[in-house]
Amino acid sequence: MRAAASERPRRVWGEGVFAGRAQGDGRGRAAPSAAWFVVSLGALGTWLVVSLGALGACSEGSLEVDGLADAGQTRDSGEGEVGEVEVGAADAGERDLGVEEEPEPEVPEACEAGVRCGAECVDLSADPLNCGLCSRTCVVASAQASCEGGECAVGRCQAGFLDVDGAVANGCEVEDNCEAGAACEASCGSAGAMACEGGAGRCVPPGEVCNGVDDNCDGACDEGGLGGCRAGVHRAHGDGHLYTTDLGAAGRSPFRLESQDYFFIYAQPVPGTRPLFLCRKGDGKRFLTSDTACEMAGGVEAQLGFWAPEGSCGAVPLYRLYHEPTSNHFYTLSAPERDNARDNLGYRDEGIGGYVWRSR
Ligand SMILES: [Ca+2]
Ligand SMILES: [Ca+2]
Repeated sequence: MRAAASERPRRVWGEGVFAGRAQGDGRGRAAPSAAWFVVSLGALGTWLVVSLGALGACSEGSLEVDGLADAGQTRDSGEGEVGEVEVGAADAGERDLGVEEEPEPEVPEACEAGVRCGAECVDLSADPLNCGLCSRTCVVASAQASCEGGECAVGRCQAGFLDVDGAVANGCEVEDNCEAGAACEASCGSAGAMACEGGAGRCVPPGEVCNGVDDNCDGACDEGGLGGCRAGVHRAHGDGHLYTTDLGAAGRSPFRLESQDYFFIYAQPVPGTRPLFLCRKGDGKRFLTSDTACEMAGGVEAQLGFWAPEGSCGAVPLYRLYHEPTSNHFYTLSAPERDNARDNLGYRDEGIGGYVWRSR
């Protein structure tokens, strides 16, 4: 080290300064005297001592500049390897310079399943315990976290919690108290089932069935032409009036069909209904009643179905009138027709015979 440092100034001085003056410059100038040579050697010795003392133990390839040795910093002379930085110089081994080397980023070693994290071979794109980086563990509130594409994800919510907003930061943020399918009472009083969405529940009414009530809460009762629910009653006129579910009989002489499906009644009994009988009197005239004894005026010819004593389930009144001179019974849904029969045709208004329906 010292030999290398001392050779450079000696090479410069011997060839540049000393050799040039000993030979003269070729332009008549005198060679240096013996006294100058002695002084020069003395000065050279002094310079070498001072320089070597200051340089201390500089390594080969490094050159101290601007007194940086005292600060413990060195700068590469350009003669060493590219990128090499020498730290410490002579004083570095004697005091703590406070300079720490930054650790090199750890590059995981590749393995069959992905990369090696410690003793395990993991998939950084899907391992919630090593998601994106080794030992980067995914923790998501109220959920079993997952790792998707190297990013933490909600995975699966814990029981009783829901992820409504889809944000990973708050995990499964909604507490779910809704029990899907649980029995409940719909807004119209029917027996519904709970439907849950986003932690909120609502009672979903059932579908409409033939039962005399509004099941689906649409405001209509037994609507939609439910199969086998209501039957049409036809209106005919001939030997008096005939009301029957038998369309053939309504058009058979002596009767003429006035209105097919004039009104509807239930084919089977539902709550709030009562039987509707077609009675035939001794004179052959017919009338409608719920009395199995046909009001002591004849016998039951047929049970047509079921009507209602009150206007439930959307039923409408069926007005009953009687023409005593001809023993004729007349039923109508129309108040004006009722009034006309009463006022102009000699019928007696017997009030509302019962309630029936305008649709199947
Ligand atoms: Ca309904
Ligand atoms: Ca119903």
